[in-house]
Order: sequence, then structure tokens, then C-alpha cells
Amino acid sequence: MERANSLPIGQRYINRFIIYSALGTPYVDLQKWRLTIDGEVEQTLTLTYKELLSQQSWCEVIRDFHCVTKWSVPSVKFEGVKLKTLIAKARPKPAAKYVLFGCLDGYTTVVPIEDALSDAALIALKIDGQPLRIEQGFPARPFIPHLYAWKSAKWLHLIRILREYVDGYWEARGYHERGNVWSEERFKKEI
Ligand SMILES: Nc1nc2c(c(=O)[nH]1)N[C@H]1C(S)=C(S)[C@@H](COP(=O)(O)O)O[C@H]1N2
Ligand SMILES: [Mo]
Repeated sequence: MERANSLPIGQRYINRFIIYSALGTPYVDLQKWRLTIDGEVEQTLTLTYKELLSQQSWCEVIRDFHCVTKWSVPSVKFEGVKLKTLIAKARPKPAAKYVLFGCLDGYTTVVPIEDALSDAALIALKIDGQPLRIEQGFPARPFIPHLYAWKSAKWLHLIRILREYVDGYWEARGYHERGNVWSEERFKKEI
């Protein structure tokens, strides 16, 4: 999965994020905001922003950010909590297969659990050293470097572990169940 110095097929570099919010930008009240991890787990977890900031599994990755519409931003520094560690704390049941990310604006996306558990996957609270800006998904968004950026759900508040696949917002509109950039999984296969 380590391909730090190459660009996936079909992508080109641009120097800034193009901001997307398919369902608009939600109002965020940080006092009330919680990140919940539930579903196919032994222990539902609920974390405040402050608790996330002080997790032991705080980590950072510097990776390219690839939108399926073919732009990529090079070497973005994401900092946050290792997703693998967070999910492990909730103790997923053996039947766990997918992870659904749910957002304050109603946006959702889904990834196979193996991708969420990959080493570089995190719940990002900072980009390039600063807390996420509101339009960047404050307070939190997942980032899984080898998946297209529509899987990086902004204004995240829910990580739901699932037994069975369900479509998220873009998946319901034809985008791929997994979205691996290195195998160009842009769209679902036509049957
Ligand atoms: N809640 C939410 N998250 C989202 C989106 C969105 O519309 N709403 N768009 C996705 C897509 S398609 C991309 S490319 C990235 C863009 O991130 P940016 O807006 O920070 O550039 O966010 C992803 N996460
Ligand atoms: Mo995208």
C-alpha cells in the first residue's frame, strides 16, 4: 500500500482542496458534539472532542488526498486518532464486515472493515497542523489514504460497525463499495 511517490492512474495534482458539501455545511455545536462508535460491537463508545484530542493513539500521516473526480492534493498532513485503535476499543464482534461513517449533514459513506483497520487510517482532527476548518469537516473526518476522498466523510459523528454492506450517499449514486485508488475502484461494476 506504500506508494508515496507516485500518482494513481487517472489523477492529476492540484495545490488546494476543492471544497465539496453535497448536503450543505451543517451547524456544529462542539459542546453537544460526540463521536459514537456503535453497531456490531461489544462496547458502544461515545467520545467528546477533548477526549479525542487526548487519546494515546494520536498519530499523523502525510499522504496525498485523491478525489474520484481526478484531482489529488499532494502531501497533506493529517493528525488524529488511529482508527484501528478506536475500533478495537469498541471490540467489534466477529461478524463485523463494514464500517459506515455518518455525518451531521446527513452524508454517509461505507468502507470494508479491513480498510478502516489499516495502519495509516485515522480520524483526523487536524490538517496541516490546524484544527479542521468548518468547511473541511470540523470537528472530525476519517482519512484512509488508499481510498478515494469521498470516503473521508466530513462533520463525522458516527462510526457504525456493520455485518452487511449498505450504500452511503455516493455509493447509492453508483460509486464503488470500496474505492481503492490504486485499483481505480471509482464506480460499481456494471452487472
Ligand atoms: N459530509 C460530507 N463529506 C464529504 C463530502 C460531502 O459532500 N459531504 N464530499 C466528499 C468528497 S467527494 C470529497 S472529494 C472530499 C472533499 O474534501 P474537501 O471538501 O475538504 O476538499 O470530501 C468528502 N466528504
Ligand atoms: Mo470527491
